[in-house]
Amino acid sequence: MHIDLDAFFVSVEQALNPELRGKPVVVGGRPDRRGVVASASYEARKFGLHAGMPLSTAIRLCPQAIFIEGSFPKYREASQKFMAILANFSPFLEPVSLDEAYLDVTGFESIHSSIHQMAVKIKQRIKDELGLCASAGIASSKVVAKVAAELSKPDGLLEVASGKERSFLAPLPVAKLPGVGKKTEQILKGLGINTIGELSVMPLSALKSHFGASGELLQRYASGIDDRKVEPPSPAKSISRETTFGKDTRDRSLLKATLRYLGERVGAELREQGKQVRCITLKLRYADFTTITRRHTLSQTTDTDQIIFDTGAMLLKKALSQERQPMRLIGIGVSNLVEGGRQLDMLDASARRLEQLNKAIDRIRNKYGFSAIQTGRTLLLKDIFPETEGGYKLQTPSLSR
Ligand code: TTP
Ligand code: MG
Repeated sequence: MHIDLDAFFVSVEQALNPELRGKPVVVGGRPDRRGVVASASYEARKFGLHAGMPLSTAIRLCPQAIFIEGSFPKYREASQKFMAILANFSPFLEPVSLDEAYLDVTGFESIHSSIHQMAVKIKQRIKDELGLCASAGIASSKVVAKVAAELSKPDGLLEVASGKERSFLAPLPVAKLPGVGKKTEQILKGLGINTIGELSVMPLSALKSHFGASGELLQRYASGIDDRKVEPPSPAKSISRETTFGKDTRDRSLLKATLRYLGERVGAELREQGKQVRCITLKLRYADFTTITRRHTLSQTTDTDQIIFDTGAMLLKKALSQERQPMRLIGIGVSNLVEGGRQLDMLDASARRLEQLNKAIDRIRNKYGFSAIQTGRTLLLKDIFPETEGGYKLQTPSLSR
């Protein structure tokens, strides 16, 4: 079963604010600023709006649309609750993105009378508990289940019977097949291939000459053949945060404040995952785009903000002594994650105090938002980055985490 929430970011906003329901709504930012649509409500899609469209085009096509900046913490919370509901139905769960997952439901008929019935119950719980609509596809393979869910949107449920995979896919345009992006679609069109059915019977040699090894995979998918299993997520191997500065800088206090803030974001994530690390890496990009990384390995594992920052600051100091160019980007990451849960009484008193301090800060931030409590060094960032309840809005490619 593949499940994907409908117009996810927008629907979270609509669930929280009834005034937005039934209206064309866009999450992505203010239309007078640069940026693109992240999510458009189905009412807005009637006007041709879709994810990735420049906001300036969106407002031209649909001037009455309501534009919302959006905030990542809300969506993350909804996503966590969504995944928890799914996990309640089957432990064989593979989250794919914030609002999308595969569930292996093989054999679950005995519990829910049918898989179709199981999907109805899952959708109902998501609606009752989160106020969100989900669409579900049921099939014998991941690729067919995903296409079915997509096709059933919004608020859909579509089951493709075993043996009908090929005939289900055949009439659909090639762009509906996972793995076929804009470029592949153009090439296929040039070859006179418009439907998935046509793709499935194209000579393999021709496909391979255009797409290499992935040509064969494409044809297998087009025929409804997909051996991929539903895989539980592998634990993260590293955590990192970075940001580009609005203006290149060599201001040491700004560099250190930003490093401190990014280190706190990394530390918070690390503690949320219950992990510790020994390897800390600093990343710098200079004005001329030269990018360097510097790594330090600690003698003991840690998950405290102070040690992450001290190590990063030490690496930064060394790097600054070697290079005089202004800085364009700074980032910090940790790797070699190991399970946490050290005995507190094995630590010396100062390390124990740091751990307890972090625990207290995490509790406050989880309750009142990341900005509720700030360390002295990061206060000067107030003048540099816009601030939200969830923290500073950094210049990262995705919504700020
Ligand atoms: P999608 O599931 O692709 O889109 P959606 O949930 O908004 O709409 P649909 O009903 O078609 O599933 O992506 C989930 C969220 O990811 C989406 O709400 C916003 C975010 N996102 C972006 O930020 N940028 C993008 O380009 C896309 C495609 C999604
Ligand atoms: Mg979605």
